[in-house]
Amino acid sequence: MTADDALYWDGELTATRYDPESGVFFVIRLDSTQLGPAVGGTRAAHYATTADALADAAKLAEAMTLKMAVSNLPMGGGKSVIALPAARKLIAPRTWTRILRLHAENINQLAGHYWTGPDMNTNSADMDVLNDTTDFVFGRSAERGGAGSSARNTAVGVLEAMKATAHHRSLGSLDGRSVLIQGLGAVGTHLAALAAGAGAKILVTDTETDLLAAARDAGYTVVAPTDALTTPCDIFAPCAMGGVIDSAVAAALPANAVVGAANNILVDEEAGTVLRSRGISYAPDFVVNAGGAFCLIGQEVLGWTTATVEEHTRRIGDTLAEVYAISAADNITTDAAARTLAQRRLEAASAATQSA
Ligand code: NAD
Ligand code: PPY
Repeated sequence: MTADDALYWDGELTATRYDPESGVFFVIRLDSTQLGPAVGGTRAAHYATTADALADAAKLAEAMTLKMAVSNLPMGGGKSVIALPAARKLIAPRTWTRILRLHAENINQLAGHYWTGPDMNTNSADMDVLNDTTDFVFGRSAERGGAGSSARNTAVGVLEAMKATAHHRSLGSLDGRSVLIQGLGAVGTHLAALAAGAGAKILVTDTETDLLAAARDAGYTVVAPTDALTTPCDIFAPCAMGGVIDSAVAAALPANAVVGAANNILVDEEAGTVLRSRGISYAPDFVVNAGGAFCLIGQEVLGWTTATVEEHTRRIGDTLAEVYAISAADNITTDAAARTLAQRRLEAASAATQSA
């Protein structure tokens, strides 16, 4: 991927800034504002090249447009990437505060066309810092008037998607099924507890070894990170980074289904086609992980109570059932089916807005 390739896309806007002092390259990409201001979290990570950072922001922003549309939320899609010169844990606290301030200034330049929230390596405390400089931020702490962490609600949605997938495969419930969770972070930890509560046998993996000790104590089976894609399980649940499944991985994955919280799990369309050809049910990520968006947009934009947020999140299983039905009827991958459903909902929402 060259920087040129990464810049040519059909989204609405790309904003970038380089900060020589910290060595950070900032990217904000607005994929669509058709349904409302573009929303999407801020991801901080080290990337091999700026082209990779731009490409990641584009793919993540597109996924947000799809997520909003398929979830019937009245917002567009965007995303921020803070491309760090080193891993997040190596960035000094003072530098991190400066980085967040600059990012907030960038968001202000977009004058409300883009609202951010947490994503990988950013949390509610970081949203509070952003809020010192910008108003266009979701997911601040409750003390600052925000919805706080959306991780548990995201996990609730993933669990509903797992139940719908078990039903789709005529397995009945999750009771006795093995679920391998890759990434025992904010979402993965809640998901492990919820799936265990539903009777599933939990296998977990994470690159942070100190998280695994606690997992063993909780009675989960620990798998080495390098064995995540070769360990047999009923449901593989990617809850760390995206880009986990390419066609080679899809051709060998020893699972019956893939249902996880990570954004952009599939590397490309071909990976979805290979999963389908092997009879592996793939639950499209932008349908499955919308619980976070229901929490942030529901509470902070639509004035929903936590009970209403949970009610909408539980309906993720119904949306996924529709996706499985379209996939079977049209003989297309579930990813293509979910995009079809998102497009239909986007067109219906646009038509409703125009006639109002
Ligand atoms: P997190 O940063 O809290 O957790 C990620 C975990 O993955 C960490 O514990 C990390 O050590 C681990 N990890 C990283 N690389 C790994 C690897 N190669 N193998 C195994 N483990 C690895 O993030 P989170 O908030 O739990 O989110 C998880 C995923 O879900 C992300 O892709 C995020 O974009 C997506 N997501 C999160 C939310 C939310 O509400 N938090 C909403 C929608 C989507
Ligand atoms: C995501 O769901 O991937 C996010 O980026 C979280 C989010 C959702 C809605 C508004 C802002 C951030």
